[in-house]
Amino acid sequence: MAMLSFERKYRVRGGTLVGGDLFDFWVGPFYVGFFGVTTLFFSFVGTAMILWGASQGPTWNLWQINIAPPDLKYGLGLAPMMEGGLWQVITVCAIGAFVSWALREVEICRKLGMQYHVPIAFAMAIFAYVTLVVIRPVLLGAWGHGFPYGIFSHLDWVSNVGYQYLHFHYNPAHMLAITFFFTCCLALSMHGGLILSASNPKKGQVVKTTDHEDTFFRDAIGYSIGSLGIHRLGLFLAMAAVFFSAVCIVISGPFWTRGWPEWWGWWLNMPIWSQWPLK
Ligand code: 07D
Ligand code: 07D
Repeated sequence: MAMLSFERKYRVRGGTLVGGDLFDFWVGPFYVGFFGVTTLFFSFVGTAMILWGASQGPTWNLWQINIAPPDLKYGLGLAPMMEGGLWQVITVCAIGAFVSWALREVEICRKLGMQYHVPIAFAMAIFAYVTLVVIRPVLLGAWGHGFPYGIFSHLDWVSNVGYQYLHFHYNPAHMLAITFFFTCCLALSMHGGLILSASNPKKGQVVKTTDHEDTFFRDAIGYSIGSLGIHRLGLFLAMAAVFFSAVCIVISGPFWTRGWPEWWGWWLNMPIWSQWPLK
């Protein structure tokens, strides 16, 4: 169905979670909805707060703007505006905007009668962010453990926190997350390559079918996961990557306070090694 006539057919009332008919309309191509309004509200306030914070700081250099979380001495309390309070307000706005965006996606899915895979996938990213700025700081007892809002300052945070645990690459959940991220790239590149090679042929040649795609992989590696399966695999790999990212940071501090290389002591301490070398 052509896009325009399809849109006419599906642009009907209903499917909203909140607000009934009140915001159930479109502006140009964009669906609004109650959560479109809340997304705009939180994004606007959050961005305004970042700009205001920048205006109070030493630089307008985009790369160096930094809104730091409160000092550890404020614990889990509210901090004065210029001493981390701003970071707290921005965090509330960011979570408000991300969750609103996810719920707006849910409303669009409901209107289209689709399942919720896209908002569920986005929810995993939100979960990782919330782990970094709420769950881990709460477990450690201070908002000061959140990461600062700034393009380079947040990189410094990652590096500093990494070295606090001596060698972050020895974190087993970090290993799993990285493996899933890499596998996700491998799968997407092979899937993208396969689809382009079959469905975008040279001039004068015919478009190939799913059978061609399946046969390519059967010939190459003996198995084709299939056209639905590859999307299931992709969604799983991406969500697992972010899930284990959240795990790797939440265990650093609240559940393991020493260097990550030391964690592997359990392997060296296994009783079987005491019998080595065998006599
Ligand atoms: C391509 C989708 C589009 C999104 C984009 C991001 C902003 C922020 C803020 C001016 C893939 C838009 C950016 C709206 C502007 C101000 C104050 C997604 C795509 C283009 N990081 N990070 C970046 C965020 C964390 C890390 C770039 C956000 C954690 C490393 C960009 C968050 C850790 C590196 C950025 C977040 C971490 C980056 C490119 C939130 C662990 C880089 C991002 C909300 C996850 C890379 C200079 C990208 C870079 C980079 C944004 C969190 C590590 C500025 C919004 C604390 C190691 N991060 N990041 O393409 O070049 O994502 O940095 O959690 O090397 Mg980061
Ligand atoms: C948190 C982003 C959420 C984004 C949201 C949406 C907007 C709107 C608007 C564009 C999770 C934002 C949207 C703002 C934009 C418009 C219009 C995603 C989030 C909700 N590491 N490491 C990870 C690697 C090292 C360290 C994760 C690799 C060192 C710490 C991932 C290497 C040390 C932390 C990862 C490497 C170290 C991490 C990040 C290699 C430093 C974390 C991905 C090859 C010395 C972080 C939850 C992620 C984490 C994390 C990869 C090296 C430290 C697995 C490949 C050894 C402290 N690292 N790392 O989480 O787990 O995405 O965060 O060396 O905290 Mg690491």
